[in-house]
Formats: sequence, structure tokens, C-alpha cells
Amino acid sequence: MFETIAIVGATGAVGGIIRKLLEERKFPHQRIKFLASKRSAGTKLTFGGAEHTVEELTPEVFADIDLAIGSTPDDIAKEFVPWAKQHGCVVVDESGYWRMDPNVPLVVPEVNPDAALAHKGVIASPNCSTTQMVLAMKPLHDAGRIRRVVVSTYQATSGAGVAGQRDLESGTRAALDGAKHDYEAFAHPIAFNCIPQIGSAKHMGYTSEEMKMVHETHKIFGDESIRVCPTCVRVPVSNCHSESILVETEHKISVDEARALFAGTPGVKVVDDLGAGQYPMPLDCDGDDHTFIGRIREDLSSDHGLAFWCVSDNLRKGAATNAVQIAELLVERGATV
Ligand code: 11C
Repeated sequence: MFETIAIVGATGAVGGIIRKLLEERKFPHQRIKFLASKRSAGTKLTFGGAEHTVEELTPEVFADIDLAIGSTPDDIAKEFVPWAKQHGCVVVDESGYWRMDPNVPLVVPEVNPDAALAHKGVIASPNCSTTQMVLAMKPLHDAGRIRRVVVSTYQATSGAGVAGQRDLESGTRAALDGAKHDYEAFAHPIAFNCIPQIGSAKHMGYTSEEMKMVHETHKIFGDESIRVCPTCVRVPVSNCHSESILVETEHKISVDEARALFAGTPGVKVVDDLGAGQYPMPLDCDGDDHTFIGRIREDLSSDHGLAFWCVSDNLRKGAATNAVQIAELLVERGATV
């Protein structure tokens, strides 16, 4: 068990969900601390029926913390993780900063749990769009070895933080009223629009968000031969990322086999009856920890291809839930130091 645990970024949207999950899932601990920037220090939060005061994130605060779950911007994670390590505090980090560090395992507990056990003090949780895709890929890769993935994402505004969600609501209201709206999180209007750019221009015409999907997938499966072609698009949906995924496997997997494989995968729920109009949609998956899969069908353009639709709550399984599951895995397997 970790005696003293902490949430770093406790006042943020994902930090709030982590707090709720630790409470709901009765994460074992004796003391808990809530850490945030100087600006948010002093904020009162309730946990386990008691009121707690948010403390400022400083190097010294880690002296008596055994496990920290962090959800902060990359620059903050860059700074605080070494502070925590110096004090022997294990960190599960939700930011993008440490993910590709060779000394930091990148973990989705249903996909590569063993990687977490070899940690050197820090375990990273992947980008939300990667997490749901690798979870869906896992049973197909085990059964037929995936050679290639073509993925198009339909990403919710909550991925861009609270400002992204504010932009969707106030931008939509302004558009309906014929008024001007100054967008905070997006370079283009998100109301009644789709923006085919998430992150910055990074590599050969791909964005940073798209390249995260490529590199993180390789690291999680430990297999750089899987070819991944992503297109990441911001859509006017408040929460839950959707993905249209096409995988090509070495050994053919039929639609019925794929449906059975998905159904037997922990963390996955199949909703797949086109005739009855049943398939996963963001509004139905919001607030759920599962990753939902539907529209499973054969690829009409190749012999060994399968196409499907995948929806997951990007703030939960895409962020908070995955981080808490990593912490639970460390406790279950005794990898607490
Ligand atoms: C988005 N996926 O939807 C991003 C947010 O690397 O953790 C999360 C970025 C990250 O905009």
C-alpha cells in the first residue's frame, strides 16, 4: 500500500475525476493531499466526507508522499516529477512530457500491465486518443498480429480543457445569435465546424497529436513495425472521443471472431446492431469507464482488414481512469517502490 497519496493538479477537470475515482474505488491509503499551483492553493475540496485544503505544489511537499497521480500541463510535469522522485515518491503521470522517455513505462493496464511493474519511479499514461485505440487493437493484435492501422478521430472539445468546452457552448450560442465569439482554445470556430488540426505541425504533414498516436502505439505494443496512419479532427462534441479505425492483420479475423474478441476484452463493451440503430455515440458513453466498439465490418478494400467505430470518455478512460487503474495495478502487484 502507498500510505500517503496525492493528486497533483487537483483542481483541474481531470484532477476532479481522479479524486472521485479514488473515493468511489476505495483506493487504499492512510492520508491524501491535494496539490495545485500557487493560484489554486487554499481551495477547499471534499474527499471521504472531510474537507481538505489544496496545498501549493513545491519540491518540499513530496517529502512525505508515497504516490502522486499527476494531471498537469507538460511544463509542470517536467518540473514536479524530478521533485517527487528525489523524495522516493512514485508518480503516475497523465501529461505528455515523460511518455516517450525510455526509462518511463507507458501503460494501459488492460494492454501492457507488466511494463508498469518495471517502473523506475514514474509511469506515464498515454494520450486519450491512443488509449482507446490500443485497447481496441489489443485482442486483434494478440489473435492476428496487426500490420497496419488507419484511424480518423472525432475528438471532443473537452480534450482541449475547460476552455475548449466553454468555446463549444459560448461559440454555438454566439453563432445562433449571429454574434461574434473570440475563441480561447481553438484557432478556428468549433461551433458548426470540424477542425482537422489538433496540436502543432510535427512531421511530414502530420500534427503532434497524430504523431503521439504513432509513437505511443509503438511503445505500448513494443512493436515499431505496426504502421499507423492517423488523422485527428476536433468536432463540436462536448465530451468523448470517437474513432473510425481500420486494422489490417497478418492472419484474417472474421467479423464474428472480432466481435467475440472485443466482447471478451476487459474494459471494452460491444454495441453493434446497425439494423436496430445500435452503435456507440459520445452522448451515451459520457461518464462511463468502458471503451465502446460498434459498426464492426469487413474491409471492402483489403483481404485481411477490419473496420470498426470506437468511442471512449476521454476524461475518464482517456485520462483519469487509466491513471487510477495504473496506481491500482501497482498496489495489487506490490510494485509500490
Ligand atoms: C486533445 N488528446 O484531445 C488531446 C488532449 O497529450 O495528453 C490530451 C493531450 C495529451 O486535445
